Amino acid sequence: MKAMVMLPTYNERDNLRNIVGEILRHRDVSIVVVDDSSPDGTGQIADRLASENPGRIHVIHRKERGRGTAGIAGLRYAREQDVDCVFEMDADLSHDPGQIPEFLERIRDCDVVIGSRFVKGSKAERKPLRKLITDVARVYTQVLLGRGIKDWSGGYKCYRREALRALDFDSFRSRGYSIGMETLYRLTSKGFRCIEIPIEFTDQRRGKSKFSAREVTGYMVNVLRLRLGC
Ligand SMILES: Nc1nc2c(ncn2[C@@H]2O[C@H](COP(=O)(O)OP(=O)(O)O)[C@@H](O)[C@H]2O)c(=O)[nH]1
Ligand SMILES: [Mg+2]
Repeated sequence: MKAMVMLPTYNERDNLRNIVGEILRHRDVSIVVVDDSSPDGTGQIADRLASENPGRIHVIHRKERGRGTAGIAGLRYAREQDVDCVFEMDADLSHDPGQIPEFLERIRDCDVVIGSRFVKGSKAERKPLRKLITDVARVYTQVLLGRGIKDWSGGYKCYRREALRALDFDSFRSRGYSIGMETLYRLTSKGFRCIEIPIEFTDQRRGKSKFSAREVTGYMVNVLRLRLGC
């Protein structure tokens, strides 16, 4: 099965080479890096990695900033490539590329495989405040959107390419971190089938999180808007 991994990056200078190396160990897997003009030079590192690995890495450089719009740009590109499925994962090694074969095995029976922090066998290591925010967002989303999904807000997923091709990204509201939730909501609304598999989430050891209070508000508002259909 051929796959492409979408890596959104903002100031991931200390992580990019490592994660790219781990992903490219897997045969038939290519990468699209979406960098938002990171001030730390991540975009130039991505270009260097692309020339060192001909045909396996494509780099999208954007002037705009935002995890959501970057994700859309990357998924739009990936869904036009000659691949069977498309992954997204964080570039800071919080998600283990070693699990790629497990996702590929499970995508045979469904349309989306969610790397979940909340099913039996998962592990998620986080600072207490961040864990609290994640737990509140989890309960809030489960109550408002339901659909049997436990992890709406994680960043490690594998989509069948045809499922992504059914999405109208022009109508998406998310500009920030709520993009993953909105993608899942729209796919399940169209009847695409999701399953969750346990992952081990490790808090990043290098670099800094770009998460902010604004992202929390944006996420909560977007869940509500989707629920109310406005
Ligand atoms: N292109 C792009 N990537 C972003 C942006 N914000 C975060 N990311 C990336 O999205 C992923 C998750 O971000 P991170 O800060 O680790 O979030 P956290 O783990 O939830 O605290 C990482 O790969 C980031 O580099 C952004 O504005 N633009
Ligand atoms: Mg992180």
